[in-house]
This record gives sequence, C-alpha cells and structure tokens, in this order.
Amino acid sequence: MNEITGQLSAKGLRLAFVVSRFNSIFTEQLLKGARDAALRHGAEEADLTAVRVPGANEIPLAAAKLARSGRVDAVIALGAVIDGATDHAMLINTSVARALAQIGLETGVPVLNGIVCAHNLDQAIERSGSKAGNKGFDTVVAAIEAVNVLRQL
Ligand code: INI
Repeated sequence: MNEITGQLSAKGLRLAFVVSRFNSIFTEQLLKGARDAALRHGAEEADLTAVRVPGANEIPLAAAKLARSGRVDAVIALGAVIDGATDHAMLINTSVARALAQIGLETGVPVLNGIVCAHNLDQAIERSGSKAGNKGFDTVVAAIEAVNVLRQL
C-alpha cells in the first residue's frame, strides 16, 4: 500500500491568519498560538500575515481574497463565537464553516477553521490557551500537514 502523509515542516510556507476583532480577548490569544506554531515548525516571520476583520462573519470574504491571491499556501481563520440569548452565534458558526470549506474546495488552497465555538466564556478561555490548549496553535499544525499532504497528490 502506498501511504501519503504530510510532514509537519512549515519551512518556506506562507501562511495567512484572518483574525476577527470581535471577542479579541480570545482571538489575540489564538493568533499568538498560531504564530508560535508556525515559527516552531520552521516558518519565517516574514512569511506570516495577519489580517484583522470585524467579526467572524467577515472572515470568509477576506479568506477568499487571500486564497485567490496566489500569495499564500494556506489561510487560517481565527475567531471566537460565543453563544448568547439567541441563535445568532449558531448561525454564524454554520455559515462561516460552510463558506470556509467552500473557499478551500474552489481555490485548492487549504482554508482551516480555527474559530472557537463556545457555549460560554469558560469554554472560550479553555480553548484559547488554557485547559483545552490553544485552537490557533492546533489549527496551524493541521494547516501545515494539509499543505504538505496536498502537495504530494
Ligand atoms: N462575531 C464574532 O466573531 N463572535 C461572536 O460571538 C459574535 N456574536 O455573538 O454576535 C459575532 N458577531 C458579529 C458578526 O461576526 C459580524 O461582525 C456582524 O454580524 C456584522 O456582519
């Protein structure tokens, strides 16, 4: 059996982070984790780009422009959507996740979803650099693997 797997080397990879300002107390921690993961896996600081957008809803359009630009190897969405009294958060999560997946399929550029979807502040804290790790870091590791496996297909 031929097995194809992606290495976890980010050497030479150009990564773009699209970061929402909404709930920035969490998203800035996700960005820190994302940058840390990229650098620790061999990326160069000059090859990393952070683009800030107002909220999670605005991430897909910026992600699409970046993916189509030909200037990045992967796009990583970083946001924090926290449930409120209405279904607003759920609607954002569903539509944004769908849009990000669609952009990846249309452009062939991996678009990774590093948006924390939390029921409450505690869950958001846990996923932004405490008990449950840092979703920004984890998503960048997944992006590196995805780029490297896709290059072999
Ligand atoms: N945006 C977020 O990034 N997280 C949230 O939790 C959130 N909630 O709950 O409302 C949120 N709303 C703003 C939204 O992303 C857009 O910026 C806004 O609707 C304008 O399009």
